[in-house]
Amino acid sequence: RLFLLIVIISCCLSVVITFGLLLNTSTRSTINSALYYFQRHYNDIPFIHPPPNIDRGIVEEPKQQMGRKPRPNDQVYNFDLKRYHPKNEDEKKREEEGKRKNGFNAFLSDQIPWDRPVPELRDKSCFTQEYANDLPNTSVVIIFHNEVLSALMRTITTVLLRSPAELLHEIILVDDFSEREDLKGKLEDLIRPLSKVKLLRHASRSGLIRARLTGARAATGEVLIILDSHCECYEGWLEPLLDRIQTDRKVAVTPDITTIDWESLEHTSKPGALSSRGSIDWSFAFKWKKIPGYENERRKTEGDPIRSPTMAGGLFGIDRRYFFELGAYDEDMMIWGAENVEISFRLWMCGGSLEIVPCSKVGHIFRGGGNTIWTFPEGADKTLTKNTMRLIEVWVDDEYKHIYYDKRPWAKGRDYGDISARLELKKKLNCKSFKWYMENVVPELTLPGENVAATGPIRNLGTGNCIDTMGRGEHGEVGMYTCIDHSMNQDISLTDLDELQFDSDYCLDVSDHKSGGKVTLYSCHAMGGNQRWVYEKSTQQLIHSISGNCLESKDKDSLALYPCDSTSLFQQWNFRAYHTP
Ligand code: LR7
Ligand code: MN
Repeated sequence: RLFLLIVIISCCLSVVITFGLLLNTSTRSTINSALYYFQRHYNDIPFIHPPPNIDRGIVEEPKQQMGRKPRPNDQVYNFDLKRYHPKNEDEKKREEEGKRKNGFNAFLSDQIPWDRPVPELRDKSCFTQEYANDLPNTSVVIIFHNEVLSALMRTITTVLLRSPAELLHEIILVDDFSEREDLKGKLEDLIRPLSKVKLLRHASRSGLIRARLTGARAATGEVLIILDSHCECYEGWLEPLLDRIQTDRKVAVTPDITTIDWESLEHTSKPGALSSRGSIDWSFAFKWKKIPGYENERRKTEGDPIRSPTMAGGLFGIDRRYFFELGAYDEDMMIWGAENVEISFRLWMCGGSLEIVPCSKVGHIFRGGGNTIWTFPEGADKTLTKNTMRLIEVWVDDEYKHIYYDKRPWAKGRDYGDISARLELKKKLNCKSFKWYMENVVPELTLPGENVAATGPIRNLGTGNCIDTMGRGEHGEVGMYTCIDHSMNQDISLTDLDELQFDSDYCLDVSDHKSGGKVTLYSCHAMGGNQRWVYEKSTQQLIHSISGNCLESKDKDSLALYPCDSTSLFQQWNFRAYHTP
């Protein structure tokens, strides 16, 4: 009997001990078994680290006493992407096909590990900050439509791996009615063991605005973070975002969105000062523009948040309750576009604000090659115009609306649906005017036609083509292209300072004063020099005054400076409109 008793007692004890141990390591083992599960079921799932090393950040860490201090990743970044390149002709063909079908290198995406290391891009001032222990937790909403499965899994994996477990409440995936087969069963298998990951599916195509709303309505975390489905979170991405929202619940935040090249899938951003923030162009679309001097003066270090007039749209965080108080999204905006500027205007005009948090880095694949994974069921123009008109009719004062319609006369009178609910919201929230936004949030923005002597397109009389920025940004070479009315790339004005200015940011600049000197885009400095152009009305020549040469287009594609010759048609230029006598 005694023996039996001892056996029973020791059995109980061992059960208790095992249970205790299990509890202790439960988080860790859930994660590890999830990863083993991946590897058992899909031998080809690429992971870099063997599972025991990869659970960093997911494991419940003992509550810190002192606050969270970000640590720089001091390992040398030597991830060798070439290892994953196509190895033979057949793979090369698949790579090209993948690019064509997806707008980025899906072949490479399928090869490289979901948890590949990323470079350390944070400024050193990021490591002098300390975050509270009681940061709010977050629901991360990732929406997708026909996304490349491996890119989606990389987004999920890097959120899981690089977020402290107690701050990551859940990940909500919203499938906006994808057709791809592997986004059905295979995706479900892959996420099944991940207890924090939930999947919702739309029964019909609704677009990214409604997909985000679906995710946001299902979310229960304190902070809502929205991500595109082709992102990679960097180490320490989450805490700086939550910290800002904890300090001020009415500030919406975006990480510093770094570029993952669509062809090479390299992280191409370099560590260093951020130079751009969100603004708008005069079709009221989102546009990166140089951070104005007054904003940089306000900031003390590179790590300090940058107040941003608009957001790109795909990656941002906001207090979940505040998101709904503020009116979430305009649900009648379809598929894609304008919702990013709409929520930005609303934030600023209705008592909130918007910031880029430089210490938080998230990579995003900017699609290239002119291909998208998805289509606009009603056509791009119809959808984009309708969304933009809803933005303008609600948020832009009457005295500014014409700016949009002047550039897009065909939009006038088009149906944009019922906006009464949004106007009511604007009233209820007691929102300020667009004029206030212009004066207080983007004072650097000049209105089209302001301080301008003549506006483009600028046509060459010899070839009939127009000066065109070819979609290039700063330091890009300016070229010539068929004249297109209302083309952003040809919207070049002659200012009262004798600059040829493109979109109030960049000026046509020639630093090579010899014959044949090329024209490039350069930040406008308002100091003349290489940017001073004198338009000689009588001969219609554009004279680059510092070199004394004239702008010439020798054939339909080329643009350069040559010795002035008033008899050459190829040196004669015509503006669309002249504003001063
Ligand atoms: O019908 C759709 N349903 C969807 O769920 C169309 C798209 N989507 C998903 C899609 O799978 C992706 O996850 O929505 C997300 C955004 O679509 P992308 O990645 O094709 O768009 P994008 O990155 O070119 O678009 C930018 O502008 C959009 C304007 O409506 C959105 O705000 C995007 O989120 C935004 N992306 C970013 O801000 C990332 C940074 C880019 C910059 C600048
Ligand atoms: Mn995107």
